[in-house]
Amino acid sequence: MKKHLLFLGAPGAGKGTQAALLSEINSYLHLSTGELLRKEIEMNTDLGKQVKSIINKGELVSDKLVLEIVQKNLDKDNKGWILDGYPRNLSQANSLSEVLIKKNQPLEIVFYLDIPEEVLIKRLLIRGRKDDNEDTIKTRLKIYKRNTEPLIEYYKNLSLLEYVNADGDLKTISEDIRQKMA
Ligand code: B4P
Repeated sequence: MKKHLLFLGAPGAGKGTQAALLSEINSYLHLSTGELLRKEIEMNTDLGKQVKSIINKGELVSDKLVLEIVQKNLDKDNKGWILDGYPRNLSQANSLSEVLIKKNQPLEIVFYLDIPEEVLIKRLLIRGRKDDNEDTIKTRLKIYKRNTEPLIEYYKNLSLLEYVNADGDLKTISEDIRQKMA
């Protein structure tokens, strides 16, 4: 059973949803950079104040800030971990690789949640989080295509990538993921 996993996919592809399900089943650490940043905003911390407008515009928070959060959380005791929403560009992927080499915990599998754009736009508009309005979704998708999509090829070249059809019901997708990580 794989213990060190990563979820990659467009905004709304279901990374957070599937990572939460899987982490509950396996008691793995679920590390969602989006969720961690939103908590900082909720608690009105200095970091939260710095990132609030960036997130609400749908832009990416600085690589340095996100790396600090990831490192801090990966140091917690765990039986395994699932990264959700990190890395989001090549520079973050390279930093992650350095961190994991030092920890001697190499990534074992990268799930790419594949989904048509029209499905995810619908999902996000229904959810209606603060950054789920049409303008922000457009920005998030543009940034995803430019910065994050190249990671599919990056992890494919490292023979870590597993395709998951994310346009289906939660349970079917979750079962597919669990089979692939066995
Ligand atoms: P995230 O929190 O990562 O948000 P996301 O990509 O939109 O969510 P996800 O794909 O996890 O979708 P979800 O499961 O929730 O990022 C938010 C922001 O934080 C970014 O825009 C950026 O500003 C910042 N940020 C985060 N990480 C960063 C980084 N590394 N570097 C810089 N900035 C960073 O699913 C969406 C909806 O679909 C939900 O309502 C869910 O219930 C529904 N859904 C899921 N699966 C479904 C299914 N199978 N069928 C029907 N509905 C489904």
